[in-house]
Amino acid sequence: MYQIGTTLTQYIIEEQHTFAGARGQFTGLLNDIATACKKLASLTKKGALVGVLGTANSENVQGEIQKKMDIISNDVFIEALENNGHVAALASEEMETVYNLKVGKPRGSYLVTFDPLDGSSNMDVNVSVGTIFSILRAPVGIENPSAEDFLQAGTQQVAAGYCLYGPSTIMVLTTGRGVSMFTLDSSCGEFILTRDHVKIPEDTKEFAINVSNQRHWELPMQRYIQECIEGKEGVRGKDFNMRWVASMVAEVHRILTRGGVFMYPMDEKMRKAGKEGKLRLLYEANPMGMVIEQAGGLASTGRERILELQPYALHQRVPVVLGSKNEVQRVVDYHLA
Ligand code: P6P
Repeated sequence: MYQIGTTLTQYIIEEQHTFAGARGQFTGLLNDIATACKKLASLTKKGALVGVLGTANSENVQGEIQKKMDIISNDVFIEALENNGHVAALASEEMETVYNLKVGKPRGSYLVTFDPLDGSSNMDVNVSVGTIFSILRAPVGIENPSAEDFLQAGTQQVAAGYCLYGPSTIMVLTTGRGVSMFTLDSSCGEFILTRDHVKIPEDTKEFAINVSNQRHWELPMQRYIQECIEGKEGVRGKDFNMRWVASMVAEVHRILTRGGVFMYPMDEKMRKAGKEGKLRLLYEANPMGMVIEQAGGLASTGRERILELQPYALHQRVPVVLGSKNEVQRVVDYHLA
């Protein structure tokens, strides 16, 4: 049990004792990630003052127009992680292929997948954005891991978390022993433990989904959302509230804080476009799924546990239903009925 007020640095040092082998590297890697997030917190706060808003007139592998901050944040993350000998390779939403370290750079025991600035389009309208990261074990003795080495099920994650750049900057981390939250004290540049052993309420009256896609949803999702909207006059017997920030990090943080269910389901429009969902498995669904499960929630595709999926591609997409245990289970029951 850690004292509220402990620094992330102290927490990481204590946590490293839970990891056999490569102990110093794990500590160093989490500190490198914290360094990247501190830099991104500073940049997102300055926004237009340092000219980081707007588009970069380029597309990422997803075919999405990249924001200047997508590219800047990706570079910040690479710079923070590639020099200290804690990682063997990186994979990012913003890079089509695996990022192998330059010749001569020391290799470490871990792989990191990350979405450097999830919800970046919200930057231009000053709404919260965040970084999502997932830590996997690197293959032993491989100088330059390939994409195949990243294709590990979510249950293989060593650690996962996110950093939310909102009214305050909050780093949320799990190393497989519960979920801890650290708030950045920018006056001293330290992340301070503000919540430990976070638990998501098993029930909720709040759902998050982009309802503009409603006409494309599969019938079980149509049924579930309709029942929420019918409120206490309907079969649910209670009224629901809806939220949609269009920033997964903000949605997940709200759920960790007060419960809720977040859904980005498969739909007919995606199927016709040959897509298997909106969100990416390796650097959105898996890390968030680990955090949610470690806080007592569920993370499903609507039919299967996300963390048990065997990835087949670096940028694979999946449907996502995550949050309060009993509500996610209801959505799954409707899909499996
Ligand atoms: P839509 C942000 O682009 C993101 O990947 C998630 O953070 C967010 O939940 C979702 O897409 C928003 O999607 O279709 O509402 O813009």
